[in-house]
This record gives sequence, structure tokens and C-alpha cells, in this order.
Amino acid sequence: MKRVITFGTYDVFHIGHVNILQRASALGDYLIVGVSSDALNFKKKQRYPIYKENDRVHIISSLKCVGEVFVEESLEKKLEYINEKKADLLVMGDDWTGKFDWLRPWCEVLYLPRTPSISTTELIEIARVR
Ligand code: C2G
Repeated sequence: MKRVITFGTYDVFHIGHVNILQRASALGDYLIVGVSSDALNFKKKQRYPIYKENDRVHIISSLKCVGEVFVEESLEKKLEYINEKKADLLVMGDDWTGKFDWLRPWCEVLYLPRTPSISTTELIEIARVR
């Protein structure tokens, strides 16, 4: 039984998010998703996500390919989450390439190519100018 873990904000949920979650889930038997808290996003980007934390958790939980969801409170807690959830494989988009290699003694780490031409930031920008 291979347990896969991945992390993200998944704000303004879009096709790039579905693609990475489906590909991550296909790499194992059970997919665990850490959804970044509103507070963590504020710390990282100096703005809150458009969708509230509970709604982002609800959206990700309702996907067929997702086994379980938890709230990621801190970027530095990756190892704790991996151990607690007994993850065998960490999957991240390739915008994070190299950033989590240090976790390799504890679990496999894989970076998957991002879906081109779509991002939450771009969607917000498009909505703003229309
Ligand atoms: N993604 C993708 N293709 C896109 C956009 C996003 O494959 N066009 C992937 C990202 O690479 C990431 C996941 O979707 O793996 C979630 O993206 P974000 O919500 O932008 O998450 P991020 O802010 O990178 O996560 O511990 C990590 C943090 O939780 C941050």
C-alpha cells in the first residue's frame, strides 16, 4: 500500500490543480493532501486566498482521487506531516524543484511538470481587467 502526499493552496480551484492531484494519486494507492491554511498564505504572500481555508478543504475533500485532507499550518513542518501521515512519496509541482530534496532520507520525492498557461494569479488578473 503506497501512500502519496502533496501540498498546496488550491485557491480558485482550476484544471492545473486537478491534473496534479490526479497524477499524484495515480502514483500510489492513497492520496493525502495538505491544504495551506489562510494564515500560512498570508505569511508567504502577504495576502489572503480568495477562497476561505474551509472551502478549499471542502473542495479538495470532494475529489474522487483524494483519500484524506488536512490543513498545512507551516512550511517547516513537512517532515512532521510526512511521518505522521506515514507517506511513502511526496509529490510537488516542478515550481518547487529541489526545494524538498532534503526529505529524501524519509520518503521518495518527485516533482511533476505544471500544467502550462494557467495559475490562480493569472485568473485573478483576468477577472480584474474584464
Ligand atoms: N500546479 C500545477 N499547474 C498549474 C498550477 C499549479 O501543476 N498550472 C500545482 C502546483 O505545482 C502545486 C499545486 O498545483 O503542486 C498547488 O498549487 P498552489 O495552490 O499554487 O500551491 P502552492 O502555493 O505552490 O503550495 O507546501 C507548499 C504550499 O502549500 C504551497
